[in-house]
Amino acid sequence: MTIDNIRSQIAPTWCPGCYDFIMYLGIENALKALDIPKEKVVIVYDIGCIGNMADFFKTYAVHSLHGRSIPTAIGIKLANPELTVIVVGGDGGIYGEGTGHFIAWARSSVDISVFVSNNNLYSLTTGQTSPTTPKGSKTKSTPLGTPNEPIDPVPLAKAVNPEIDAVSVDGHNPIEVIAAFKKAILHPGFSLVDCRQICVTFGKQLDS
Ligand SMILES: Cc1ncc(C[n+]2csc(CCOP(=O)(O)OP(=O)(O)O)c2C)c(N)n1
Ligand code: SF4
Ligand SMILES: [Mg+2]
Repeated sequence: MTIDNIRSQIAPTWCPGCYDFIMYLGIENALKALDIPKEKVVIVYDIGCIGNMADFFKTYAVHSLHGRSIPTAIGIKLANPELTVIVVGGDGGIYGEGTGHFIAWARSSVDISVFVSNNNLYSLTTGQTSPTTPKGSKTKSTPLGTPNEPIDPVPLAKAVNPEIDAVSVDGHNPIEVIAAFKKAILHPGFSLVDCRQICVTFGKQLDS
């Protein structure tokens, strides 16, 4: 496998400076380093800016529904355990609309890897509050400030299953992201890589 041969002919459409580019390079580099044939890889994309990555790779893929990518991926893995199954989603889809699926997956620990662009916002829809938005932040949906405490996904998942592999990394650091993705793909069972990042278009005002 070469780096070139998993890219599609569609160039990424994210905003200039978007950190989703780092996750894109992270997946490409991790699959290349692990030398996994692309026909053995299925990537299930959630919805949102990060989910648009579905157009930019040419592995087998499903562009799933918002919050429903984890059960879709679990079904694929159970049907064919030889496949490397990866979910790519955002904080809104994985930790918000798909919370129940996220917790159920932590309990079952089916062998898939989930990579989350945690930019603390529903970004594709122009910046509404998500479950990880810092308390007090002004967003499109909370002009007076988000009233709720944010969730912390790693301890949340570990609360239901302390044995799972779950990490939160600096999503602005490509070296950290690539290393975490490689480790997660190799890990048998639940592996979450939460990539903390800023949405450079709608997130600069968030309190941190
Ligand atoms: C069930 C459902 N509700 C709402 C939407 C509208 N919608 C599309 S993208 C999106 C926000 C996605 O946020 P996130 O998952 O954090 O991804 P990001 O855009 O931040 O990368 C929403 C609410 C939808 N597509 N489906
Ligand atoms: S709106 Fe934010 S998350 Fe979406 S592409 Fe632009 S910078 Fe990236
Ligand atoms: Mg988001």
